[in-house]
Amino acid sequence: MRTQVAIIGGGPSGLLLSQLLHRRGIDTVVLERKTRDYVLGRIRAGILESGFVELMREAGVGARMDAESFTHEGTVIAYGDEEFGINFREHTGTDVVVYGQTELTRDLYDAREAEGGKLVFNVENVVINDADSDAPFVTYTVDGVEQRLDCDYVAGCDGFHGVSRQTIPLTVRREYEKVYPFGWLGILSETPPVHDELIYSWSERGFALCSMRNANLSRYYIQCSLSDSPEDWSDENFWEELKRRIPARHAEALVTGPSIEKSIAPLRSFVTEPMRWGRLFLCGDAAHIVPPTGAKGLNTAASDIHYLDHGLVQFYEEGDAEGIDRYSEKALARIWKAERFSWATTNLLHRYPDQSEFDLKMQQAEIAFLRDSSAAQKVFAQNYVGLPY
Ligand code: FAS
Ligand code: PHB
Repeated sequence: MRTQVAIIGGGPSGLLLSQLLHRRGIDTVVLERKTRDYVLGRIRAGILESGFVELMREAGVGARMDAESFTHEGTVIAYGDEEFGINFREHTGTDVVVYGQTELTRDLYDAREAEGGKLVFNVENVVINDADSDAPFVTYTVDGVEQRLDCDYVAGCDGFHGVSRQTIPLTVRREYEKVYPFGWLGILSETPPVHDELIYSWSERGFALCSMRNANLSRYYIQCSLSDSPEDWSDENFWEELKRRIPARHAEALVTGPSIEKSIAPLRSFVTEPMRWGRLFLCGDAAHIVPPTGAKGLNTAASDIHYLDHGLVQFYEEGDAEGIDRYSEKALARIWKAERFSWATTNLLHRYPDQSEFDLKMQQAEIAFLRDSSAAQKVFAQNYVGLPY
């Protein structure tokens, strides 16, 4: 089989790239390790920057998002029993959209399948061959049968645990990593959200986040120990701990219910450079990871796809390789700023095991400065709604 762009990974990065390229007549094949239902079963991100929203519309898959999503003009920062709002629209003139990753991935799958997209599921033993030549090809097996896919380019959209990043020799790639000494225990419950905006809460006992997916589907997180497992937390214990970490007025209003999903995500900052090697491009989690505090993971995947889509279209339509030659440089420039914001908000709002009294005072002074300074809130808002592509 032959295609113009082989895409490894059928998550949001791979699907969005496939759909955008298809709209410009560029042929792709998406190779996914799991099944569509398995991919859709993963509960992940919930906040979309305006850049992502525009990309979904450009890809022709924005209709359900536009009909069903929430628009949030701001967010709440809580500390102890106090809280203050940061108004994104006032500071930046724009908002964020609340629409679950599961739903946008579903929309992308539906569009690819409706438009005859070539999606191969349950692939195994994926190997990217001759990426540093002019004739790369991908080998893989399906049902034990060896397959070969010849292509012009390979987009590695296979996430943090995929094979694409490992294809780049250690003599070429440089990795930067910070692992945080805590995780996030998240639950999904069919209950009305506790507030009409998100609540990011610092408390003596640890961080908590009150989020949502729709008017009757809420997403909550509490900072937890890396030694915890979801089984250690009954729903009742989760709700009681969440109530201790948010202001009393919200704790009293909280509607609890059975969890329909419960999982723990470790927190990590990670970047690999460069994001291109020969004819292989890395996109999304295959190249970088952020702690979810700044809601940047999925949104940095989107800006990667924006840059790569534009570069490949420029190449195929104009024969100009400038966009793909500058892909890694442009993507990394925006990624590092998102890494900084995610690292800073994680440090601002989480309790560290080895935190000194002085560290605690610094954290409280930082929150107080954010509360009192319009300039600080403008900086927070600019980063949260998404820096320009
Ligand atoms: P993904 O990991 O989503 O997709 C990669 C795909 O490649 C997967 O479908 C995988 O099955 C497939 N694959 C892997 N290896 C392969 C191989 N060898 N061959 C073929 N296919 C292969 N971001 C936020 O903004 N907010 C959040 O709250 C948030 N929560 C998260 C919770 C968890 C547990 C995780 C892991 C991530 C979370 N993220 C969050 C980040 C997340 O949303 C990612 O940024 C987003 O999934 C990135 O999309 P992709 O780059 O497509 O990678
Ligand atoms: C979510 O709704 O899953 C979510 C929202 C904001 C974040 C992280 C996760 O910063």
